Amino acid sequence: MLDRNELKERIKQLKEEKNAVIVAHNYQNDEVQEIADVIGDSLALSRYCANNDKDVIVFCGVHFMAESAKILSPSKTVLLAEIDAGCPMADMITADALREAKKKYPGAVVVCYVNSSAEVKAESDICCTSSNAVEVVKSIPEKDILFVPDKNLGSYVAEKVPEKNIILWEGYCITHHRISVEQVREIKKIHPDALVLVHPECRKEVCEEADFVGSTKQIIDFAEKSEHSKFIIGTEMGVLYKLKRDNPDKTFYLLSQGLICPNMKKTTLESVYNALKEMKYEIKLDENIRLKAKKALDRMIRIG
Ligand code: CIZ
Ligand code: SF4
Repeated sequence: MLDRNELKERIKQLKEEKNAVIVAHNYQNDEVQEIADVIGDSLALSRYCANNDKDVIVFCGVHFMAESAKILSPSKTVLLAEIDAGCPMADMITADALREAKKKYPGAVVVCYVNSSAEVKAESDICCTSSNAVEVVKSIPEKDILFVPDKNLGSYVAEKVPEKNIILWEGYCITHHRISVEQVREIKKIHPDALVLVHPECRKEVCEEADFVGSTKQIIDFAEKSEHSKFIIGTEMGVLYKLKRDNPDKTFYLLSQGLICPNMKKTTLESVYNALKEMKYEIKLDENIRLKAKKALDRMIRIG
């Protein structure tokens, strides 16, 4: 068995041999973020993949993210380092179920959170991320919106864009939905001088208790620019890697020890090494689905 340093060295060699790039989501294990060429949210990573000249992308994240990279970079080999790393929220909707819902709400525009399969994106009119969901919904002329699959992000958007009629889907993130208002109040009592930053995948009542609600990137940017020095972080613990690395003078407390996404934590240095060595697990998409899903992603990207 190779030790951590040997593994890192082998990964570096294989990366050059295969002309590959390693991209890691903000929720990945620290050791994976450490060796990645870039760390970011799912859209930033997909765009990074599309804009560089490497042949192979090793995606350290969950399945839908590697699919998004493949949608935007069809000629590249996209590998998901751990094939069982899925997103339970993305699995809370299928293309069949969405087709049925579209029959029930024929006039509604389907806005689909990027945390969804390529098949679901292909059935949607436009995608959104947790950074741009409000802007995406505001850009739509129609009043009726079918927002899938995250009911918490959907409720957050509904409050910000009251002129729209937002129909919610019964989906949620098992990691963020678990946070309760009581937990927020408790930790605020322990650290009364810290600002509370939470992700919009948290329940509405939790978001209402927070000082700031935003995506991983928005939380990271907010903490970096803020004049405050103490923060309670209400999103997956992986973001602490970048927050602590880039802000050594600031203090970060995790809102709850339960803020761990088990799927994100499946990827380790061994997974990255095996992925590169054996060129697995390759993401393949039906071209018709890819093109339809790309249309929904492109419509979002045009909004900026
Ligand atoms: O889009 C992403 O990467 C996710 C899942 C969360 C976020 O807030 O960045
Ligand atoms: Fe899915 Fe939640 Fe994990 Fe993100 S944190 S990948 S939404 S289960």
